[in-house]
Amino acid sequence: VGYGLHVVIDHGNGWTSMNAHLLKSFVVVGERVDRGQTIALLGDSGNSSGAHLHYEQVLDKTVQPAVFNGTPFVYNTSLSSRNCGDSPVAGDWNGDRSSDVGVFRRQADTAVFRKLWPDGTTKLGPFGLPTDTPVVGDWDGDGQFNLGVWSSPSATFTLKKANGGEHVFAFGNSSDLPVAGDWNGDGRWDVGTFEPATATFFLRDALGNVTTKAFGSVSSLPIAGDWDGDGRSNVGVYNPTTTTFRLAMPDGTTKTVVYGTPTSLPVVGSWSAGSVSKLGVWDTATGVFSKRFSGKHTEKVRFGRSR
Ligand SMILES: [Ca+2]
Ligand SMILES: [Ca+2]
Ligand SMILES: [Ca+2]
Ligand SMILES: [Ca+2]
Repeated sequence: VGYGLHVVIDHGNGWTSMNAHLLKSFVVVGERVDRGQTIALLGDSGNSSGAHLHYEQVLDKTVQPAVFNGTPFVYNTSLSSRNCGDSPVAGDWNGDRSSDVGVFRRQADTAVFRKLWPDGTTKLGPFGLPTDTPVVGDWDGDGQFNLGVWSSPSATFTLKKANGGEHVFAFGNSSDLPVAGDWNGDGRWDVGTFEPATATFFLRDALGNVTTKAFGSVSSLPIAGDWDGDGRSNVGVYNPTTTTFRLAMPDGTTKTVVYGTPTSLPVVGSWSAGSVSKLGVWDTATGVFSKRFSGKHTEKVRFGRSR
């Protein structure tokens, strides 16, 4: 009762942190969360005397002093965290049918996509907010990927149009995670959400029709790709703890691929020009993308800021 609505995060190695007196939580027990993810709204629940955040970090059940950027926190002073690291993305930025990589970088008040072009240059795409989750796809079907973000608090997608405009619409719930793919194979990418509590994908086509598919578990990270090359994207999940991809094949079977490290996040792309999607990971500890062409062939490229 004292802490009201609270979220405890298990950071591994005996470390946990608690965020208490929350107004609303966007996560469920067992869900895997990442840096930069909006997990809750600050509030005044429980034994609280006004809206504030009760933050605690604990090592082996003993509360530890909070330190931000090497500076011990002092009550009634202000410190900004700088640990919202890059999030990996992959898409065909230049339209040569081969996917490129990039990162979504959260800054103090803004966010920017940093896109690695095939010639080695980095192109910047300022878009979204630091509280957003990146989602990229070829929304207009011209062969070049476009930017987009998902806002958890408002459960809305904001997709950037090639002409500079934005397509904003509500979809899913605040506790969902976003995915993108061409579900109906018309060449224009669509979006969807994964609901961890029920391990269910909700895939939305351009007309607003929704297809549901139960796949994965509460701790799954959702992915999508065209695993069989028929032009329609399929869903899948990644579990960093076991470094295991599980892909939902169109014939109803599940394909399992072990790849990556426990500090990896999944990325999916057509690394060699073609319609079949390939797997990949970005290692948060090293900032290295590993693009898996086959079981025997991986290409590595370092890009983005390691954490
Ligand atoms: Ca490309
Ligand atoms: Ca496009
Ligand atoms: Ca489509
Ligand atoms: Ca397919």
